[in-house]
Amino acid sequence: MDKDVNKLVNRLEEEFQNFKKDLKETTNLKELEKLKVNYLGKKSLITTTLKNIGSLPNDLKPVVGKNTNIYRKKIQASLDQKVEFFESLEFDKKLRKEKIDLSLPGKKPELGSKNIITQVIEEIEEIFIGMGFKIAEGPEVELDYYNFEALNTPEDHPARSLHDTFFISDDVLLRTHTSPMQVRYMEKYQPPINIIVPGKVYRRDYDVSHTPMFTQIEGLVVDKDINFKHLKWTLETVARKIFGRDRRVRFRPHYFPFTEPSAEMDVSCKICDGKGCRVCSGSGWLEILGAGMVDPNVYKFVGYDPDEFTGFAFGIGIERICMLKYGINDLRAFFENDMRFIRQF
Ligand code: 2NL
Repeated sequence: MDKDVNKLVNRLEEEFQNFKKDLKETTNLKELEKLKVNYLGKKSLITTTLKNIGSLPNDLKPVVGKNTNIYRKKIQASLDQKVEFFESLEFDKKLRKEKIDLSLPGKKPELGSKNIITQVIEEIEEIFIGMGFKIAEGPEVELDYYNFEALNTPEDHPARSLHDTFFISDDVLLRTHTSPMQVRYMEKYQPPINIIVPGKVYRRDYDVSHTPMFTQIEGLVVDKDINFKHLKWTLETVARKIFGRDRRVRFRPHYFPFTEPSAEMDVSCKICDGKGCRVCSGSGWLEILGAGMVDPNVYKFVGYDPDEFTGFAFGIGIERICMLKYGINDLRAFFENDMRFIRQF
């Protein structure tokens, strides 16, 4: 009987020595898991011995149980220790990988600025607000009626072809100017009116000096006894505020379907002070806007009495103003978001 117990203890000791040898050779948690199955799993010596205890004679049960459990605990404790060791090893590895070197120079986020077009719009808005104008804004998708018809530009009018319109359907389009909003405004309010309408407009044009989307500020003044002198003074004053007090302006006769008479306004070239240079193509002048006295036909569409009210309107192309103000010669620069360009403003 004692011999049997001795034999078992020797077997257990042998098993433990094998376990210790195997344990030494494990290099990670996965191998450790395999080891646990081999030495403590269902088919292991320890587990089968404990399982079969019931079939032993009664007086052997406690000794066998005690000895086997001693070895079970020894193996389990060694395994636990090694698990802890591997876990801390892996944690160290992870920490080393995630380490942040605080002495390294940081990455600076690229700071942009307001688009130069927006900056110029806001500057011009401030000038007009200072002169008593209100700002009105409206839809970019418009009805043909507001974009052309009510602006004295019927379907067969030759000026329509100049606009190269993006049509969405027969009577819906992308506005080619911000004037339609001024028509809407006149439908809704009675004179006196003095508004500016900034916004994006669209025309089917794409080359070095045209983009399919560009930006406009239009203005409208309607009241009793408004005449061309009001137009001239207003636009001269605004031009000098934008380009500088010493700039001269001139008006040239022009044609627009919605104004009569119509004019284009030039400012004297800043580079050559009117003597003529490359920037102004030798003329000494730079064209900056179109304007005119509102055609009486337009009033009929909005229900104003043309005998009671007169007014003037104007349209300013913002990209052009930007190019002249900052000496930019490529329109595409405004829309490409090149940081080297944006940082200059
Ligand atoms: C240009 C010319 C212009 C207008 C726009 C206008 C609006 C109404 C009635 C009459 Cl509601 N006219 N707008 C008038 C003259 C010129 O723009 O060259 N813009 C860049």
